[in-house]
Amino acid sequence: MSKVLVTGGAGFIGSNLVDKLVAAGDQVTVVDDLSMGLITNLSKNRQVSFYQKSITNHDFMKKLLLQENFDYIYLLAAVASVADSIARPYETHQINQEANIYILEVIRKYHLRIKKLLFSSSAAIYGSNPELPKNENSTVDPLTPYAIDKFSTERFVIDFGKLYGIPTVAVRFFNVYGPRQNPKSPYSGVLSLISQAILHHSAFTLFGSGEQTRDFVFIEDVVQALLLLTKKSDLKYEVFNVGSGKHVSLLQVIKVYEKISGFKLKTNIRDERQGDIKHSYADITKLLAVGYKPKYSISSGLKLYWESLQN
Ligand code: UD2
Repeated sequence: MSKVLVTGGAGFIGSNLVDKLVAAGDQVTVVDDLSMGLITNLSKNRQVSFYQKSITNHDFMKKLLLQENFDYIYLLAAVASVADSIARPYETHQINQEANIYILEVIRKYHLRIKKLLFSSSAAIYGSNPELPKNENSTVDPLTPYAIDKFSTERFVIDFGKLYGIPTVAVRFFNVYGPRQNPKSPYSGVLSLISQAILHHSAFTLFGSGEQTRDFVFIEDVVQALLLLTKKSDLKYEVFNVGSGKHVSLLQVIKVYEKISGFKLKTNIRDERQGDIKHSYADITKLLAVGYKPKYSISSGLKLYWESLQN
């Protein structure tokens, strides 16, 4: 049994990770302010302790870290919207960067003996770099407060780890989708918005031609990658793309989803979103080399996602 902290653990990616940790017998602490997360994402279980707190609450975080002596820490709490970071650059910086550096600082200052700390970065850091697919050595071009915070925190986590002997890794998520992705914001993941539209027979707004491509990766594969990267003790101070290694256009994805659900999506077409990236897909050679075995195609993942929405 390990003691594990998951910040953002009531959210989409976090709560799916928590389920797997619990199944493995771990004792899990979740810190989440429920800004996007939902308490109902967490099963009532004696192995899970939940705190409705912001990671920006330094006193709380320090006490928790000193009291619990975690083996593993997953830093998943974030304002995950690029557009929100443009609207509230200073506030999102406090969450997406500063709060995470404070956690590292407590670990350093009090010599906490953690086995691994993982930080969740984003494909957003590649920005408008046209190179495809993106590998971990591709040029980064962070264009928004969100991308800047993700990139600089990623560097902080890796170099802080090296300097002070704290085993750290970082992941760059591509377009993660699946059960529990919250469609409540207009900036939520596109597949959660398409799901809502199909489910409620409402209209979906398509920005641009629909020919833009994304590397959609199913949540179960993402959780597999997170566990793999933290549990391998010799693996540290490295950053990994987490994607499917494939890319499809929005129009293709919609077609697949219509077939699976048996519904025709009503679509309103609008101008392309400002700052939208045309094509994005991950080179996952590095992740494959450490034993990652993605199990879901876009159609098998969407099928499970659709089934989860029926309940
Ligand atoms: C994703 C991440 C973002 C960042 C970025 C890195 C999500 C929710 N966002 O942004 O955090 O890491 O990748 O590159 O995973 N679209 C529509 N209609 C809608 C919503 C979206 O047409 O109602 C389009 C949108 O213009 C874009 C595509 O769908 O071309 C994907 O949009 P998204 O917001 O799901 O994800 P993305 O790739 O912009």
